[in-house]
Amino acid sequence: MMQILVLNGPNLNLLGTREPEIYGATTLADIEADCVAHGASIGLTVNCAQSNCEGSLIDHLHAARGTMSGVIINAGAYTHTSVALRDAISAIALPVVELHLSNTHAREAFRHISLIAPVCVGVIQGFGARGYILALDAIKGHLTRG
Ligand code: CA2
Repeated sequence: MMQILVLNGPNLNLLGTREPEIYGATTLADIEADCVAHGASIGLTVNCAQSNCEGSLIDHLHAARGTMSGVIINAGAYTHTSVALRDAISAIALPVVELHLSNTHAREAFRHISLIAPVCVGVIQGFGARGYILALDAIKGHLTRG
């Protein structure tokens, strides 16, 4: 089965505990379990990781090269700030789907810019936890049909 990394960035370990009006009531553990189950149902082995550290996220991306077929990343606030994360996504030469729970364009202006979007194959945002399932379907389609 194709291996997919679902990588979550800073503060997403707090999902389901605070700000449910923005990010929903589902915990990260629930999202990861749903990703593993949905992935298996569509022929993907899903590997999950989360870090609050920019360097660790980059290490996870580097480790994905040669082991994973693709990556789904919610880079959290690093989306809007991290040239290093963007360079890592470019460097690994894997299909990467950018994902956000919220519609960042409906929020503060500083969230309207994504430094990583230009080096990702696509972006899914605004659909809450369901977005991870949509992203798995999207990356499966990208890997199998182009
Ligand atoms: O909408 C998204 O998924 C974001 O990536 C979430 C980030 C935010 O900085 C991005 O602009 C959009 C923030 C994640 C914070 O997660 C929390 C979860 C629960 C409670 C507090 C924060």
